[in-house]
Amino acid sequence: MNQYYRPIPRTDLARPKGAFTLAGGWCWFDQVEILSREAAPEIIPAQDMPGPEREQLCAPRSPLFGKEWSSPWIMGILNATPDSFSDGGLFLGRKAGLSHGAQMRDDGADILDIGGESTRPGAAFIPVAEECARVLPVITGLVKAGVLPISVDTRKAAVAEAALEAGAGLINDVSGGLHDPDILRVAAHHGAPICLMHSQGDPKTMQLAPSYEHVLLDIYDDLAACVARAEAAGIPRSRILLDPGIGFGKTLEHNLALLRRLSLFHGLGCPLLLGLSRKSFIGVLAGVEGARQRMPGSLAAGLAAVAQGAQILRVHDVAATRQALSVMMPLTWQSGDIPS
Ligand code: HH2
Repeated sequence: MNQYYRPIPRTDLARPKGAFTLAGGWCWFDQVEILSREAAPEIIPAQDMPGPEREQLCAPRSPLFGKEWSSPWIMGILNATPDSFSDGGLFLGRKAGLSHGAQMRDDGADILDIGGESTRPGAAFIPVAEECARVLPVITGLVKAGVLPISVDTRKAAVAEAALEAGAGLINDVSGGLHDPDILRVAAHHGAPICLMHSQGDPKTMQLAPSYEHVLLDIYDDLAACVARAEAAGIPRSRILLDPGIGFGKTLEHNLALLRRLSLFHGLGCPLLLGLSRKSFIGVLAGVEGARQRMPGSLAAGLAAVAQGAQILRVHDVAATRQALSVMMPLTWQSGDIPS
């Protein structure tokens, strides 16, 4: 029977002796939940789980752009697209992109994610040349101005390569390296970190009838396979970030199952990135039709993910997210007692 160990993350100041630090970050755990396809979940003391798996949960993750993971990062979304689901057309073009990028830096982003192709459900594929024409002028301008580390949100090796040559430092691939496997060679060749996201199917069809045998364990295994392919292509695990892909081939129940037990994915030994911002599950849960009205729900989901140890939140509303984290993080054990 294949067993999976989910640390039960806590942030409480009253941290018992012998508790383990999760991924060198702001959560600790002294219990783990054993999950399997055959049996009901079971909770055991963390010291009773196998040592190598526990070490993988605890090991501090490798720094990214020279920064340690002592607090969560905010990845500001910059959609250089006419048709993104919540901000299509608002930041299309070099001038609009540069000014939005600078604004997100001022608002407290740690990294900017520039995308030129919408991957919302039903979105059509666009050619490499068009995607490059959208993202490259913005990347070049932001790099020249030294705004922040830049990530390129693309599934295509040629776009990723051009973006890295223009100064981007991270590839964010929503297909987990499956759409255009050459993207793994590009990342390896440039020594660039890459975020591998889980998606069931491509954007055109992914929301038609997503289905899993065991949503958590299927996605865990799929991400493990993505990591194995990336390692085989020459990318060390220390340069891989992982994302379970909220809303990408997932129903509301699938999204909730992933968020409730998100800490499972720390077992893969990579920093976790979460894209929750303004997504439709928030609209459904909160009864809010307009995507731009979903900021409060996005904050709640983001803080819940951080409480499970997620290291990067990919968000549209940077200032609000920064404010929320500025209040949440001093309340965790890691900051010690709050002065009265
Ligand atoms: N979600 C979107 C795009 N890229 N990347 C990662 N790693 N994780 C995500 O959840 C994710 C992502 C979709 O959001 P957005 O970019 O705002 O919309 P669109 O695809 O319509 O441009």
